[in-house]
Amino acid sequence: MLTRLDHVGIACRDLAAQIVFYESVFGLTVVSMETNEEQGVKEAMLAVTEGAPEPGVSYLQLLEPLGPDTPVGKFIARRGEGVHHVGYGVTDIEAAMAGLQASGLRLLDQRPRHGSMGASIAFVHPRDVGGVLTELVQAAPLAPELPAGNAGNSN
Ligand code: CMX
Ligand code: CO
Repeated sequence: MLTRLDHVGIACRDLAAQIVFYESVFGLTVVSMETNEEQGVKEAMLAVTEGAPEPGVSYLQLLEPLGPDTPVGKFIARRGEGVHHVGYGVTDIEAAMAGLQASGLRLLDQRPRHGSMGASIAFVHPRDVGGVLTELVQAAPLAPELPAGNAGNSN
C-alpha cells in the first residue's frame, strides 16, 4: 500500500528561520511554499534528493501554524517544536483509506483533501499508529511528457 517515504513534517514557530537553517546547514532547497488555510499552516517543502520534483524524491515539510487553534499550533503548545507527522506515498488514496478503515484504523479525513504541490492527502489518528500521526499522499499527476520529436533536443 505504501510506495515510498514522501515527507517528514516538522512543526516550527518560525518558518523563515527554519528554512534558513536547513538550507545553510544541510544544503537543502525549497521547492514549494504554500499557505494551506484548511490545514492551518504556512509550509515549505524542501527536497532531500537532487532533481526534485520527481517520483521517488522525498521531502522535509516545515510547518508553521497559522494560529494557536490549529493542529500544528496545538501540537507546539503541548509538545514544543519537532517531528509532527510522517507522510507516505500511495498510488490510490481512496483504496488506501478504505483498506486502513477496514483494518479498524480511524481516519481523520472522510475524503482526500488538498495537500502540498497539488497532492491529495488524508490523515490517520496517531493513537491508531503507535503514536505517529500518519499521512497518506497521492502525488499530483506529472505534467505530460514532451512529444518524442522534442525530447532531448538541446544543444
Ligand atoms: N503526533 C502524535 N500524537 C499526536 C499528535 C501528533 N502530531 N497530535 C496530537 N497527538 C496526540 C496527543 O498527544 C494526544 O495523545 P494522548 O491522548 O495520548 O494524550 C492525542 O493525540 C490527542 O488527540 P486529540 O484530542 O484529538 O488532539 P488534537 O485536537 O490536538 O488533534 C489530531 C490531534 C492528530 C487529531 C489533529 O492534529 C489532526 O487532525 N491532524 C491532521 C491534520 C494536520 O495535522 N494538518 C497539518 C499538516 C498538514 C500537511 O501535512 O499538509
Ligand atoms: Co504533511
